Amino acid sequence: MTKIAIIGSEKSGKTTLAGKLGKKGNITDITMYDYAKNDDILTTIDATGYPASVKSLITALNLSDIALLCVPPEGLDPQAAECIITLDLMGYKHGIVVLTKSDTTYPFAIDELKAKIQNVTKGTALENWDYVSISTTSFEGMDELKKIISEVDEKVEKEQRELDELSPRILIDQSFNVTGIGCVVLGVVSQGTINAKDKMMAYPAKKELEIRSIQMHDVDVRSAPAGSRVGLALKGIQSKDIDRGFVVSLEETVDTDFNMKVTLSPLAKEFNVGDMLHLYVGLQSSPVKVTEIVEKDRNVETAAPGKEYTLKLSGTKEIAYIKSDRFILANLDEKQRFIACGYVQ
Ligand SMILES: Nc1nc2c(ncn2[C@@H]2O[C@H](COP(=O)(O)OP(=O)(O)OP(=O)(O)O)[C@@H](O)[C@H]2O)c(=O)[nH]1
Ligand SMILES: [Mg+2]
Repeated sequence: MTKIAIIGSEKSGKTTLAGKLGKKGNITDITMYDYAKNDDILTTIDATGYPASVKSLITALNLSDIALLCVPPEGLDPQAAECIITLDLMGYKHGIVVLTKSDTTYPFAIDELKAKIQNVTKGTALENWDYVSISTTSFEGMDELKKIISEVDEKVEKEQRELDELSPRILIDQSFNVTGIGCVVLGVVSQGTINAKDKMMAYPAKKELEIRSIQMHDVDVRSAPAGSRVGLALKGIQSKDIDRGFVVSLEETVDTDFNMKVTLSPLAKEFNVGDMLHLYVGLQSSPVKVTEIVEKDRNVETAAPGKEYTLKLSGTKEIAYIKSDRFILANLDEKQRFIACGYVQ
């Protein structure tokens, strides 16, 4: 099962490309495209709510394993730059830089653009990503893109098999009521393996539930390993009590306030004690106030780009997480909104 997110420059052909990779399905602030042939299952997510909503970008990336960063012949724009910073803060491992609309440019210009992007992304999470040049008009490069996607997915699959034995977690992105079945949720098994009849808990609300049945791409299965996109019929919970952002798990920490060790992006703007930021983890988000900034052992008023701090963040919304979850911080008032990543202490 391959899950990809399409992001990048404005008007770079993202939606057109998504449409070539699958059949348009559910639309919220992300649009899903599905393709299935035998065991070959591909889910493509277009972050349609972005750039208006940064959450749309993070949701698309967290529901996927491979990012396609689209850049047209005109080059990187502020939106693509923000995507690169986000991918780097998320430590996004797998992706492909897709140089789009190749029918409107020349081979030497494509080579120049590739060199330029390689230069900009040196030392970031994108450093070793593959490049491919495509056109959805002439179909040039489309087969090569699909080949690279399946090669990258082999690496993803290998990594996911190492997560199968961990405590199971499902990130929920949709919930609805189906007449005669009850509560149905859609989501991604981010780690562990889930089985029908498993008793788990919906966080952050801490509501007990049982997995009645599991579907993968409309086919009933007994169990689903890490990395699976699943539909679950749930027992013991109503669809109004579970929503996008919930985590179905055996054990999570739930909190509104956080003591977090963070690293600011070198490209972020500084922020101060008293500022409001937004934190993102999995598919959850919460506005938080910076109540303390500690540099080494010293309290300071301002956090500066490229440096490390321990922050005290105070919010009102309950967030479910485990220790290994990477949090992303954003300042929605800035032009480039993503500023830091960190882990709860
Ligand atoms: N010549 C050419 N035009 C393309 C190609 N791909 C997309 N386009 C055109 O580029 C325009 C933008 O395409 P979209 O797919 O909407 O691009 P997008 O990145 O989703 O745009 P936004 O979501 O608005 O940022 C449309 O007019 C497309 O028809 C291509 O490979 N070649
Ligand atoms: Mg679009």
